[in-house]
Amino acid sequence: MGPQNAGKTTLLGAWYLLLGRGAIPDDLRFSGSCSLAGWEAVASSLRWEPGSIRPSFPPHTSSRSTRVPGLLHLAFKRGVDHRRDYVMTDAPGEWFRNWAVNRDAPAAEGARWAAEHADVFLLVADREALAGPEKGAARTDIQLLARRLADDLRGRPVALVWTKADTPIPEDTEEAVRSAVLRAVPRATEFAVSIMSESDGTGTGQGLVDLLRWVLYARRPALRLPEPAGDNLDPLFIFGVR
Ligand SMILES: Nc1nc2c(ncn2[C@@H]2O[C@H](COP(=O)(O)OP(=O)(O)O)[C@@H](O)[C@H]2O)c(=O)[nH]1
Ligand SMILES: [Mg+2]
Repeated sequence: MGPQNAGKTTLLGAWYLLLGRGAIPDDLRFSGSCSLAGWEAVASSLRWEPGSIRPSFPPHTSSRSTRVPGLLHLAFKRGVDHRRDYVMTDAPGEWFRNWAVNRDAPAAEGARWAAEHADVFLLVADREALAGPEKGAARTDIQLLARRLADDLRGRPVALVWTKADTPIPEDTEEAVRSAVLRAVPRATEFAVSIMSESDGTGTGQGLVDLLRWVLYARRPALRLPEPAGDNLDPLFIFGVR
C-alpha cells in the first residue's frame, strides 16, 4: 500500500527479475507462477536488452488499466512436499489515497478488498516524495494511510518500506514519518529498498532480497497450523488432535 509513484510496481518487477537470477532466499525453490504474463508486464521495462532501448521504469499503474486489480502469483517449494503460494497485489496508489481519507469511498473498493483479504502488508514511504516540493502532502498521505491500516489490521504483519533508498531525505522528516507510522502500527518492521545498487554492492539493488525474505516468511497469526507429527501429512489427522 502506498501513494501513486511511490515505487510499488518497481519493487514487484525488481523481485521478479531477481528471482530469475536465482536470488531466492535460503531454502526456498521457485516452483512456478500462474501469472507470468503479469510479471512480464511489470518487469519487462526494467530489463536491460542489448540494443538501443535502455531499461526504464514500469508504466504507471492506472486505476482504469486492465491489469487492475493486478494480482501476481508465485509458488515456492521447500523440501519435497512443502509448497507455498503467494499472491501479491499491484494496486494503483489512488485507491489507497481515497481509502485513507474515507474508508467507504466508492473509489476505494480495491483498497478495501486488499485490506480485508491480505495476510501481510507493505506500507510504502516514498523517500523521493518526502524530499521533494510536495513533502508536506507526502507526509500527510503516509500518516493517514498508516492510521487507516491500523484500524483494520487485526494483528497482521506490516513492514514499513522506505522506497528509493538512494534518495537522501532530511533526518527530521524521516524521524517524523517513522514515529507517526510506529505510533499507528507499533509492530511494523522497517526496510529500505532501492533498485540502485551501492557502488561496492552485488548488483542486486539495496534491501530487495531482505524484504522479499521477510515477506515470504511472514505469517498472519491466525493461519499458523500445527506442524504435522512425524510423517503424518494428512490434514484430517492434524485437525483431529486435541
Ligand atoms: N531513485 C529511484 N527512483 C525510483 C526507484 N524505484 C522507482 N523509482 C521512481 O519512481 C517512479 C514510480 O515508480 P512505480 O513503481 O511506477 O510507482 P507506483 O505508482 O508506486 O507503482 C518510477 O518511474 C521511478 O522514477 C528507486 O529505487 N530509486
Ligand atoms: Mg504502480
